[in-house]
Amino acid sequence: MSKIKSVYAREILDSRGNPTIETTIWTDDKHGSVASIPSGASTGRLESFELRDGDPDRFDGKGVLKAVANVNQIIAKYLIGQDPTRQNNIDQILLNIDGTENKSRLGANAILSVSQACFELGAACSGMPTFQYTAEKYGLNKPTALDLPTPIFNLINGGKHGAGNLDFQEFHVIPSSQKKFSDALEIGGTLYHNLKNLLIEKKGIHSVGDEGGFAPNLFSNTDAIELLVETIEASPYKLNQDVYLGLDIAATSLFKNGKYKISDLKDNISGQQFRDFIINLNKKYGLLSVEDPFDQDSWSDWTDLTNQIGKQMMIVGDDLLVTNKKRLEESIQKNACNAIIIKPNQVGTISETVSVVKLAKKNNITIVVSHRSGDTDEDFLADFAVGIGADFVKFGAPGRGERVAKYNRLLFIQEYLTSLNG
Ligand code: 2PG
Ligand code: MG
Repeated sequence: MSKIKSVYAREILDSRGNPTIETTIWTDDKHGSVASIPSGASTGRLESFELRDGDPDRFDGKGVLKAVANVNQIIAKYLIGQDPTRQNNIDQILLNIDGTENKSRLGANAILSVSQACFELGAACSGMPTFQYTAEKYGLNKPTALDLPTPIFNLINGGKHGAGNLDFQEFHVIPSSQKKFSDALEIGGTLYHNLKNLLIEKKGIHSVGDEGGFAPNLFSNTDAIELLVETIEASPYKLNQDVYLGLDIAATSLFKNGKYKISDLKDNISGQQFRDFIINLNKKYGLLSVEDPFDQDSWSDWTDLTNQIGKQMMIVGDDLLVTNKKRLEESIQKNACNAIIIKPNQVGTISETVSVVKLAKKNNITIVVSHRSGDTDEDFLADFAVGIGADFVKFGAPGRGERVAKYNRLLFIQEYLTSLNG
């Protein structure tokens, strides 16, 4: 049995140039792993606590030296000598040391960096790629090359990730789930470049936002959807056959004093009016999915929308559910949505993330594994998504290193699985 010999954390930078934590763990028999942790901009109220230093003299208070010290000075000594393949045991140790509901003592960023590095180390010690280790460890279906998650590409960045003119946070293109992953990636890449060319042709701004999608100078959210339609129509792919549209409205960011404010409409609107607006978008464009269509606490609007159009499209809970078992239980009971965003850093350990995935699967909730808007070149999520049998992955645009690291890892996994099956 391999035993953990050293645990060491450091501060690095994420894709936004903000500090984040990276942890390295070694075993006594020379297996090693490294895990770095992403960070959101549009975070849910109930996400686990991300510990930042708050020292205005360093990185505008965003340093993570306290989280780093918590790993090096507190967590490390509890993990030395432990078996890295006993993930539940490792995570329980971390939860016990922290002792708070939202991981506010050690920081969810510190805790997840260790939990994730241990998980990858467990895979290394077991001699398996992480995706295979994930599936075997949790008794999930054996991954196959033809059954990889479908990518959701974020081609236009608005909201907190964009230039400030678009209210909705993400405008997605989603290749048909019938396509194999490499073909889906080609569709995403082609549309990404075609959209850029279209913006140049229209003399629009074609610089990119936080997740690598374009952040163009448009007036309304509907304009952005129309631009995607135009891009698809001018391509070899057929809308609502080869490729679909989706949105992450991240509506909590648009909700003020009980109303939503969007540039498409003159007046601020109620949840019910917003629901009708979304239903009309669906009628017009046949959306495949809409994420966070309402504020994170407006349960009845969620339930109304899911009851009305949940059979036709994915209603995806992100800020609503924050990868949290209790929130998912409440959502199932209320029929608030039919799909869940899975972000390990919203909850803070791999074991807890998997238990949310299992609950979702048991209740036929579609699973979307997602990156964060501030991310690193970490490709762990690609393996994790394949291992748990996610339906979709949302890793941003098919451009920028921290986004393509994950898509490229899926290409590798596809090739690996294809070669195994002959
Ligand atoms: C989201 C995410 C990732 P952030 O809302 O789904 O796209 O954004 O990481 O800023 O919360
Ligand atoms: Mg979201």
